[in-house]
Amino acid sequence: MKKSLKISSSDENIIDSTSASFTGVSPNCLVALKPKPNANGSVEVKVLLFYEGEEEVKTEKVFKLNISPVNDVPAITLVKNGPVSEVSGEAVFEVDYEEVKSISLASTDVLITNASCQGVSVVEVSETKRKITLTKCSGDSSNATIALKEGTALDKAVNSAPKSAESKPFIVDNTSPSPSLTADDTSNTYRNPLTVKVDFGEAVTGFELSDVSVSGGSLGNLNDIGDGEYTFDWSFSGYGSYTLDIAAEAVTDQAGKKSTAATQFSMSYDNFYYATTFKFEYERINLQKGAAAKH
Ligand SMILES: [Ca+2]
Ligand SMILES: [Ca+2]
Repeated sequence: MKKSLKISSSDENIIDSTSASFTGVSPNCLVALKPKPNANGSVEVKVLLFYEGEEEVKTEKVFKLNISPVNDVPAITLVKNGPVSEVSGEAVFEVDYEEVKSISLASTDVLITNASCQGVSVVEVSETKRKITLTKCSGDSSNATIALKEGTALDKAVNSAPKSAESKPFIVDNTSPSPSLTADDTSNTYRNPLTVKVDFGEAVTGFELSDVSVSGGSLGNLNDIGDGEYTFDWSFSGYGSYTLDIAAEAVTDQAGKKSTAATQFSMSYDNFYYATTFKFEYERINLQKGAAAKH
């Protein structure tokens, strides 16, 4: 007679008796059971053997099972990656829980690596989403991250959420932009105009020629190269010594820090060297002419 298998479950909410699958060839058979999503607890499963077409159970085997499914880890997404500092900026994270029944995420559950932030807030976005905002962060780092402690949520089967994975990194910037001034010549120049380069060392906003004070001459042709680098032309009104200054707080970086003052840049404009060279050549020609006339 052909044999047939079935199962019966003591708790259909944990293991549904129709979920069993049977593989293999008599006399060996594998029974695979699949718990319902988020189900947990103890369940008794009976595997029943029949002869096909008959109601009578020929033999049965009872298995006691403890089901403990694991929660999905919350997905943490960094929405904005603008630099955050002690004075301004926000690092914003969206936390997305899956298959969750209740969330108890608090600011003390947020673990911060490579930074220290005074402002940590957790706001409810929806039943399964929370928003974390970090402000007033000290230190300097391009790879600060957050993670969430274990136990910030319960799923539908009252399993506790595990510790989350690390978030994407965010930038902490507490260094002021610091301008340095350079040109093709360091102290003396015959160029007029002379192209001057200013480098703030990082991307900034708010730089204008009016931020530069000159002791003489005029400025023009401001050119933004990017990443906090600019060039401009310095035209001299006559021979002499000139200075350039950039005062503090001329520009602001992406974290809201104001720039420091530049070291004063001095330049002497003259063409004395070229004038004496020309004069020497002129006198040599005259001397040669005089010598020839003697003979
Ligand atoms: Ca900075
Ligand atoms: Ca400015």
